Amino acid sequence: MSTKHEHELESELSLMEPRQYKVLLLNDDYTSMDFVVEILMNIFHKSYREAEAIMLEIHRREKGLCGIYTYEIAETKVMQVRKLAREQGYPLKATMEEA
Ligand code: TYC
Repeated sequence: MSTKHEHELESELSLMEPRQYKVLLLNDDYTSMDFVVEILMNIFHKSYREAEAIMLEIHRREKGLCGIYTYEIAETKVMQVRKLAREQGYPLKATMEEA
């Protein structure tokens, strides 16, 4: 029985495993720190301590990773952030990119 080449195994795995997408939040000067912490807890299921650490990371470094998901879940989270931010009048932006 012949063994499979590594690249064949790799392409078979890529067929089995859905692509993963990072969801990132971007810094701005107007969104309140508390609102970003709430978003991280309610949409990304972070603890208060994690949410606060991620928010401060975004505040200092301009963007931060909130989670890694399959396409539809990532897209839904981006839309949820946009809707809640719009409702509260904040310019907070979420983006996604392939992980
Ligand atoms: N920079 C904002 C402030 O000083 C806080 C903030 C953090 C805004 C993270 C957006 O994604 C963000 N109020």
